[in-house]
Amino acid sequence: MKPAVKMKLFGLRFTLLIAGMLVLTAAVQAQTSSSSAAGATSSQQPQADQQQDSAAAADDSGNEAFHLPAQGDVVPAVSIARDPADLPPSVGNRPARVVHVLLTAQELEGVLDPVMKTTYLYWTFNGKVPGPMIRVRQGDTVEITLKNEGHLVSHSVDLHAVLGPGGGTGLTETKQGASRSFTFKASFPGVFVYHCGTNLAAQHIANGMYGLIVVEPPGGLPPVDREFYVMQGEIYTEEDMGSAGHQKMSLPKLLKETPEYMVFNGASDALTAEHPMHAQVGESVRLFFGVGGPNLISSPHIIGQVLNRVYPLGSFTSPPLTTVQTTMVPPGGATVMEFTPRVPGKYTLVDHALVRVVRGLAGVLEVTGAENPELFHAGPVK
Ligand SMILES: [Cu+2]
Repeated sequence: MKPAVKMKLFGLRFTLLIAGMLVLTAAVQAQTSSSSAAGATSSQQPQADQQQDSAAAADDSGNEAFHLPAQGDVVPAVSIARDPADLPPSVGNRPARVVHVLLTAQELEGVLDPVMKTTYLYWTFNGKVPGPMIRVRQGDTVEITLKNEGHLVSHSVDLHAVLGPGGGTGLTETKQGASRSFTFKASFPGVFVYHCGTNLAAQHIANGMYGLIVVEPPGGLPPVDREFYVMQGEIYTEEDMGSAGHQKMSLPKLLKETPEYMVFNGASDALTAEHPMHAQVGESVRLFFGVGGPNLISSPHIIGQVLNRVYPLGSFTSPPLTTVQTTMVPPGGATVMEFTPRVPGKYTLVDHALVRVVRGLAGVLEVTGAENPELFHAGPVK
């Protein structure tokens, strides 16, 4: 699955014709020129979990791929890949209440492809991609605080569950080192994307600033045995996919919607090598799936499964579809896929635009338990 293939680059000739592009250019320059400063800062003021991830991602061979080439500083890249099993439990059956949520914008040199020793300057919520799942109940009053721990640009958050201008972007637009809050009522149940809304939002999203907010109906979602949290994203690098070392963001490729990498939970191999999913035969599984994007529609499919229930577009107020093979999720959209594996083995989550597997879109669900020859066995009929 590792990219032996070198993709042909599009021509890089591009002229900036609109005023908005100036903002984007400045932001990219800031991202590029300050990458070592951000990396140094992350090593001086690490979060506890980042420190642990950094040690795990350190390159034993001393390969310079993990060094930022700009100044030759040795800056270990951290893992930004969120474990898909890292999500809060269902709200259950509780009354509506006030919920406080802290999101910290962090700019981190992260591992993009651990095999090729590729790194990228991610912009994140709370140091991981996707950002933390926010899980509330319909009717909750939600106070969102955005703390900008970055050193490059302003950040903000637009939550699609919000009824109000910008989804909160204007009220949370926060400069480096500052913190701002706003409050909204979670009026409708569903699975909603949140993302940084700061200009140019597509760039902030491509760099990793997206997550899901799940608003459960009164009484909570029906209990299941396992839940997972996966989001799809695109990464636009100047060099071809498969290149080693620190990769700079490519403006022209972002604008042409031609990513080099496509990833589940932030990085190549995030859900195949670093954080595969696990379940037992007969367990009910619920997969919250969102697309940060910023540009491309996903057709999620689990090879070897039929989905018992799919909640199209993340709606909890419409009845779910049943016995589905593949569904579709637009950028800035989400779904819930529920199924029960009946046969042990390895199942692969893909976007069924299958060439994207080559660009990094694959996740593994390992199912253990008793064989089920009535449903699946080798050879002729027994
Ligand atoms: Cu941002």
